[in-house]
Amino acid sequence: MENTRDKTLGGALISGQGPSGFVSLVGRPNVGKSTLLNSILGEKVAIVSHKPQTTRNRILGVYTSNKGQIVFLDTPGIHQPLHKLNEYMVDVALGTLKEVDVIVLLIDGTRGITQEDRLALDRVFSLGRDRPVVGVVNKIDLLKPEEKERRTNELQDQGPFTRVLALSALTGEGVNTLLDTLLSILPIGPYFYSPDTITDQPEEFWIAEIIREKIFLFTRQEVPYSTAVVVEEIKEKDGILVVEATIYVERPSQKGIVIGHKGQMLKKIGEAAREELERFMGIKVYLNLWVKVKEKWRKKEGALRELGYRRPPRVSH
Ligand SMILES: Nc1nc2c(ncn2[C@@H]2O[C@H](COP(=O)(O)OP(=O)(O)OP(=O)(O)O)[C@@H](O)[C@H]2O)c(=O)[nH]1
Ligand SMILES: [Mg+2]
Repeated sequence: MENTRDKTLGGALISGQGPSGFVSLVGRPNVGKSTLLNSILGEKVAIVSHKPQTTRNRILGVYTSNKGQIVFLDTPGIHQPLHKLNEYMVDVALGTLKEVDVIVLLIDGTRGITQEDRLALDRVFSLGRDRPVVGVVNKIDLLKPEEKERRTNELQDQGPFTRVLALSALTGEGVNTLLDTLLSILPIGPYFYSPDTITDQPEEFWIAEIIREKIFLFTRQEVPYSTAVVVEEIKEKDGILVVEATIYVERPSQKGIVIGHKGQMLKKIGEAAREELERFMGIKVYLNLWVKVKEKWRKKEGALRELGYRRPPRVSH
């Protein structure tokens, strides 16, 4: 994975021609957008959790096969924002609607069409007007065949979709049909990225995300939402990757929760993140975690930027 992660995306590396273009994965929080991206790429590029609003940034993932190249943009879930951070997240998601060739809108088949799905549908069919929209009913591994059909028909009725399909991002069932559908819609042209590129994320960002995922898994209520992670330094020393990272929270009480009784929580977060980093990167990792308070950072523009929540540049097109 690390071989491709750092690849520069200069024109010189690009070779190949066929169906190619940009596809945005959108929908309300928790429908399985990031799970689908990872399933398509066969790599953990985006973090996933059972809690809504896990993804906060646009995550680029490149799928290349002998049939073509699809540049996916995984996005934060579309919701009614309450904080500046949430405004940023929704902005990022909506921003992709105007820069892609095809929009894939997901719903969770176990839940039917919720109020938040309606918000996402409304934004997609207004802002993404004139672009093909493929509807996806996800999580069919949890559905009976008749429920799958009912959900697919319900989604079909919500707007002028180019096509609606049902799949399971978790088991992979139906994912190839989605890929074939997208390849049949995308224009023919040169590839945008080298065929061995999977993502453009800097290593620091990906490591910070893995740590944040563990915080989402192990902490509750406001704590995961009030947390940001910044990787300050990565050094390789005697075959060990030494990572210095800071976990930012909004209040001293949250700092206490993240550290936990006798440091137990921080240890649990650190161990889970370290194990995963070692597994994916194939190198021994020493993870040094610090916890700091940055008062109300989710509400402050400057603090958001400091913590890495800046508008991504437009994808080249
Ligand atoms: N059973 C089942 N669970 C799934 C499937 N796809 C995703 N999930 C679960 O749904 C939850 C949310 O998945 P994510 O991929 O984080 O969802 P998301 O849409 O990226 O969520 P946000 O980043 O919060 O917008 C996780 O617990 C996943 O394991 C699926 O096909 N089947
Ligand atoms: Mg996500």
